[in-house]
This record gives sequence, structure tokens and C-alpha cells, in this order.
Amino acid sequence: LASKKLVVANWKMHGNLMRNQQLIQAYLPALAACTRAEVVVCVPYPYLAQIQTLLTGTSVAWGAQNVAKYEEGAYTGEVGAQMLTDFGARYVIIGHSERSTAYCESDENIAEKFMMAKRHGLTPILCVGETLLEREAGVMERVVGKQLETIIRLFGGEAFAGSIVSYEPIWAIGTGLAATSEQAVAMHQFIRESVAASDKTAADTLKILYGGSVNPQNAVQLLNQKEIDGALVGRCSLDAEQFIKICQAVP
Ligand code: G2H
Repeated sequence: LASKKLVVANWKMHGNLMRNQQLIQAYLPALAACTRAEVVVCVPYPYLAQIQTLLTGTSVAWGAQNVAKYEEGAYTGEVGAQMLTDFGARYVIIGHSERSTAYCESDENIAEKFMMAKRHGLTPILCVGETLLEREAGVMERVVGKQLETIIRLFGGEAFAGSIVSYEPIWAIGTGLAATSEQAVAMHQFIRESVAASDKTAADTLKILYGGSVNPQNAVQLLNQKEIDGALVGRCSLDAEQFIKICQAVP
């Protein structure tokens, strides 16, 4: 892909007003100088207004970590796509395994959220990935294929045009044990081929990130693979120095 590689910070449920400000102020000078990477920060909902103030006019974009599948209405506790765009968000993480496991999100729910984001001009970052048991059983392609298939079946392969998929093997999330670049590349190729089988043009404009224990050391090899269009970074995005090093690892 001709476009820049993308590094997305996923703060998960971390932060407070003071810490967010310190972190962003620590990120910004180095990230402004790091023109090879496109950088996005995904924050908890209550901090969208703060992050909008801190990042407006900088090269760093921002987003949320979830969105409702409904437009608006009597859905207590939910946050709609329109509310995210009100605060300048351009991206939203969809279907992260920490959510699909803890809150029993089905592939259909995730597909509806994906389309809701697109309808509002947000770029969805769809997380897919297999468990350790599934990898050991050799069924990882079937598992990831099914996650993609739900969107293709409901909305067509064109839904992936200009979207982002993040391959996040569940066994690599927050464990310190990242996938090898060979494992990641093989799955990234499978993901692009799966989308291409339904819509070749969409597959050509799809960005595929790797997520799961990315750190400054493994980022160099991962981000140097042409099949890997960027990284989704959890733990190491909470440390400015490490996050900056990961962004600087983009070739
Ligand atoms: C995977 C990743 C970011 P971590 O969830 O989404 O988190 O880098 O902490 O493994």
C-alpha cells in the first residue's frame, strides 16, 4: 500500500485528566517529527473532549474504543457514532476481544457496529483473532475467516473499502508474547485474500494492523513487513517513550 503505516494507541480503561495531558504532551514533540507514521489515539469516552482539545491542529488523530450499533434512542449507557464525530473522532475500535469476551458481543453485533461507524464517516478498526486453543488446533484461519465472513455476508465485501482490520491473536494480547512476524504475515495475507475473494478493490484499500504485545523491540521486525500496515498498541501506548519508539520503528 502506498499510504503511510498506521500506529494506533489503545488506552483501554486507563487514564485520568492529568495523566492524559502529561502523556499527550510527552508524545507530541516526537510524533510531530515522526512523519513516516500516521498516529491515532483511542481513548475512553469521557476523555474525547479533552483529547480533542489536546490534539486539534496536530498530526495525531483520535478515536474511541467502541460504538453503539443503534443511531440513537432509549439505549441507556450506549454511545452513538454521531456522538463520537461530534468530538472530532475519526476512528473507532470494533469488536476488541476484551469486549467480545467480557460482554458476549456476537459477530453480528460487531458487524452492525462496523457499518454504523462507516455510515457516520468513522474508520472502523475491526479486531479479529484466534485463541491459543484454536491456533493449536490449526483452525485459526477458519476462526478469523468467520469473523470477516459475517460482515461480508451482511453488508458485502465493499464494506472493507478504506477500513482497517487488526489481527489480534488473543493469546498475544497483554501477555508479553507477541506473534512472530511469520505468523502475523501469514494471517495478514489470509485476511487480505479473504476480503479480495469478495471484493478485490476493497481489499486493495484495506489496512491490516497487527495487535498483541507490540513493544519497541518487536515493532521493528513487525512494522518492516510489507504485509503489516501498522500496529494496534495497548500497554506500551501508556508509556510515552515506548510508544514513540514504536512509531519511530515505522520504516
Ligand atoms: C491488544 C493490544 C492492543 P497489548 O489488545 O489492542 O494490547 O498491546 O497490551 O497486548
